[in-house]
Amino acid sequence: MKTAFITGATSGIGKAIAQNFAKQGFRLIICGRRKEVLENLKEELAVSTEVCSLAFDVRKKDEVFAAIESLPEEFKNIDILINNAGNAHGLDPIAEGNTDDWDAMMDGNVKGLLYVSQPIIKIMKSNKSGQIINISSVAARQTYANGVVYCASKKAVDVLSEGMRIELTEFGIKVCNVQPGAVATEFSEVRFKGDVEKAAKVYEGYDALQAEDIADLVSYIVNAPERVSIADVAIFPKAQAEPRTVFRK
Ligand code: NDP
Ligand code: 8X3
Repeated sequence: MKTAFITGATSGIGKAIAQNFAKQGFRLIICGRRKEVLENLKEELAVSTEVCSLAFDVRKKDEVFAAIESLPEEFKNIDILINNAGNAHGLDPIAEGNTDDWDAMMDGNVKGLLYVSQPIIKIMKSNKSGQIINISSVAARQTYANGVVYCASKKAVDVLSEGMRIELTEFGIKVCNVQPGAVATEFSEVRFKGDVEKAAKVYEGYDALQAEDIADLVSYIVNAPERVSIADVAIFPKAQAEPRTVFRK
């Protein structure tokens, strides 16, 4: 039985990946900050598989390290790490951007990913096997006005994925970078600080990706033959040519 560690499992893409993996019988470690949501998901998934929940903020390294250290013995041998936790905060030009939003994106999307990865990479290195999937974004491929800091944070994820692949291939660890286009999740509600109407507009007038589409892709990646390393994948809604196609105002 494979053991998978999924960050940002309380909603959207991470939740869909957790549900998909549970159906396949993977042992799961689900993470997020919202304890109650996490506990409800654990109850749902426990019908199909063994589940451990860890509530922590990826930005707080002491919390991250303590949470991973606290894993029960049977969950410690992690085979798959899905670095998915992250969000965009605000949609403003640099001149007017809120610096707290910048901190949230850089600390969460970039440093948080590193804090989670380090202890798990150590486990994978000692096992001489493992697979890491980092959820980047098409925002890393095409910078767009008002989203520059988010784009920069995802560009950093691309670089971290490449760097991890370079450092970890010799230890039998596969690393994949996934760049989704517009996926209808809580993402835009977070970006627009709870403005549900504004968030819904982002997905109007076209058929946006669903979180399950990304989960299907991730399932394909983790189930590929051992000899196959899928390095980079971009996945768009049919109607989206590049990130600026999406309506965000
Ligand atoms: P959601 O807002 O639905 O989910 C975000 C998840 O990340 C939640 O589970 C949230 O959990 C968790 N999270 C956010 N910040 C933190 C933090 N500081 N510490 C711990 N967990 C955190 O959005 P998506 O599912 O869409 O986003 C998932 C990933 O996909 C993100 O990295 C995003 O950048 C990326 N992405 C999304 C796209 C989209 O169009 N939706 C497109 C391309 C990439 P909690 O609040 O409980 O902590
Ligand atoms: C989320 C997709 O295009 O809003 O990463 O930046 S986008």
